[in-house]
Amino acid sequence: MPSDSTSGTTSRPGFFARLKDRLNIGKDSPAQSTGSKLGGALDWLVGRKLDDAMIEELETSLLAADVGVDAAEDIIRRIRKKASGRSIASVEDARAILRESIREILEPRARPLVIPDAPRPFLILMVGVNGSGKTTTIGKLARRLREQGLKVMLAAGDTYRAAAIEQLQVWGERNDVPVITQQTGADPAAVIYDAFEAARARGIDVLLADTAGRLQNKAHLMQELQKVVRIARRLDPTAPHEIMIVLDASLGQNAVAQALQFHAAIGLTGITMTKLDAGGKGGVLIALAEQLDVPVRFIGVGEQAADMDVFNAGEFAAALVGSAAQSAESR
Ligand SMILES: Nc1nc2c(ncn2[C@@H]2O[C@H](COP(=O)(O)OP(=O)(O)OP(=O)(O)O)[C@@H](O)[C@H]2O)c(=O)[nH]1
Ligand SMILES: [Mg+2]
Repeated sequence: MPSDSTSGTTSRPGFFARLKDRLNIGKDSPAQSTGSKLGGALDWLVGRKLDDAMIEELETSLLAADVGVDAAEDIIRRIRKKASGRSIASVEDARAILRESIREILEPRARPLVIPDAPRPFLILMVGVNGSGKTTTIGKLARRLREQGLKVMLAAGDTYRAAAIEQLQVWGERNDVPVITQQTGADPAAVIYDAFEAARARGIDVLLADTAGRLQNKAHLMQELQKVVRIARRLDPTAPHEIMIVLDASLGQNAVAQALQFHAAIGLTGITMTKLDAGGKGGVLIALAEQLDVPVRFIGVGEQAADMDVFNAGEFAAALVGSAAQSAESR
């Protein structure tokens, strides 16, 4: 059944291990800690009650991990509550408190993308700044949806660069899905309109529409996206059914600013965070969860089609902070 196609919460075996490995955090080596490794430097907490100096130190390492000021304060509040009136029993105790505090913030955002049985085609509009990973994410998502038995089509709504159209065509060929294109310079709204009609005529389940990268502060480019949305609604008042922003985790707090501005302009319904393997510290997802009530759908940890999975709050918090099994491993 296509209905719960992308909602599987069980990740592929090995993905969690890879996420942990690529985030490269949670090791018991405070001396080598870069300050970005949340689970790294917790042993100094053991046997102590939380005091202001400890809180300050914790806050510093949260900020270094791209968590942001508001989310760091929220985490500290939660830690204080959990540890109030007692001392920290062990590194695992410290980790559990931190992990649980982070999971609580992420959990409300971990709502997977569900492709319902209707309407058809289900239009997913991919947006974001230049180079964030939109086209790659379309390729990864096309593969995932195909594997679930859905009929997928791609729309080359990035008409700025000839190379962008070709890049999407490569992903189309790789996944054996049709790609609707027009010439470079065409109106992206027209491309997506035509693709929507073609998808409808061909009984396509999911239409994935690429768009050109754009900076969130360029008003005319945001208006162009608003036009795409408006035109899509002429064919189906409920379209686009998902407006997904693709964010590069390595941009830190800037990724949060991008999400806020795109959301204000076109109303986001989903987030995919890429490049958690490439400099992205992961804490940015906590900042995002704190500041924006938009579901985080997927996380990307590489350039290949398989390097993406459904966002899971518990898994992600464990990968950030480390878990009991992991601390046993690293001894
Ligand atoms: N390491 C890593 N690289 C990624 C990830 N996602 C995308 N990339 C790479 O980032 C670069 C840009 O990806 P694109 O998919 O072309 O980004 P885009 O948002 O479509 O870019 P524009 O169309 O220019 O706005 C490519 O080299 C991708 O292979 C990821 O999760 N991890
Ligand atoms: Mg692109």
